[in-house]
Amino acid sequence: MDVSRAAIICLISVSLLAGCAEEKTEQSVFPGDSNLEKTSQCASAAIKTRFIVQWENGKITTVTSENVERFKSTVLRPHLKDIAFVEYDQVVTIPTQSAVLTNSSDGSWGPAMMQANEAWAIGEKGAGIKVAVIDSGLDTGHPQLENQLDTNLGEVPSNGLDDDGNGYVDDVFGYDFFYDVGEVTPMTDHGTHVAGIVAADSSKGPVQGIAPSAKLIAMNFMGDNGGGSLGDAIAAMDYAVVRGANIVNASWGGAPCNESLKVAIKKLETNGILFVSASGNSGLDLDTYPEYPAAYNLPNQITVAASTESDRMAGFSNTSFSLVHVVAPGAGINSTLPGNLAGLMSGTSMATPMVSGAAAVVWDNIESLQKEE
Ligand SMILES: [Ca+2]
Ligand SMILES: [Ca+2]
Repeated sequence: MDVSRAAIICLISVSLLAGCAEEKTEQSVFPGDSNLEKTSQCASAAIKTRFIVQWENGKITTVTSENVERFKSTVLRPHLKDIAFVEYDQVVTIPTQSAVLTNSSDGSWGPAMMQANEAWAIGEKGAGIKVAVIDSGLDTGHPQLENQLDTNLGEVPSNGLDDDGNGYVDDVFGYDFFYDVGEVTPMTDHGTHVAGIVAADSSKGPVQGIAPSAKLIAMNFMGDNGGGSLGDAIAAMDYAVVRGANIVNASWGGAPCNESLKVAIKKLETNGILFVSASGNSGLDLDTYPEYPAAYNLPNQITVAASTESDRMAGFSNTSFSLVHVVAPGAGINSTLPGNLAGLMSGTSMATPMVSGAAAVVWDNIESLQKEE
């Protein structure tokens, strides 16, 4: 190739590259309202004062701004070259339900149905496996949970400092992403119930966790009215990576259309983390009525539907031949509740931690077998 020809090709390449860069516009990076017009659910879930920003360096952050014009002038335009994609934050729902108090082992049919005792009998109880419970917080002082928590030993509690320098202040047992504080307290009963299904210590009360040797990472992304946002859930997923979680339990859903959540789950996969998600409680087929994260069907994802004590699909459970991977006990399930209580709740939210617990047991077993080799 002569020099002039090389120069021309180079010029063409450079102009092509420049062309590519020019193609990135405010509109392409942040489709904004035009993205929401796809479905009415998208529009109703959008939080128009919060913006999930995917940066070119792979980070995802949520920016709060008084309105969309202000966001565009203070964040989007000045940082356009560093931003890959922006979408409105969305409301995420955790089903609010009232628990039926029992304070007994009534409703403990789940572990029996799953024949968990066969795994426990050979010593596989989830030892060394960390399960991040991204939920409505949990009662870290509950007698059946207090010894089951993954403890950040480098962090001094309640001194207002990030002692271990991991970017989170006072994060001993986990973190509260709604209130942005290190102490996690239960906003609703839901998170404590979910946590007990994974790992409750049966020597301290009536509830039997599926993986009693696994450790729980406590997280909240809900306000006291039971509402939360996807941006905070994504921040919690980043934190699960920082804490070295093996499994993320996501007993929530309802996001109608979203790209950032999918990117966040893929990031978990890059870090070797399993994402276990609830199919949802609308009694619908996800093939026809997809909602997320349940319907992403990503390689590191298990989506869980709920069954009843008679081993049938629960009527409330969302189903799908292609998007639901497993069905687990989820109706009338006994587990821990805030304040040293126990009781029954129902939902795919309860089936999901059955599978997170089972995955912890299997993971423990695989690690044991690898050690023997
Ligand atoms: Ca810290
Ligand atoms: Ca501290």
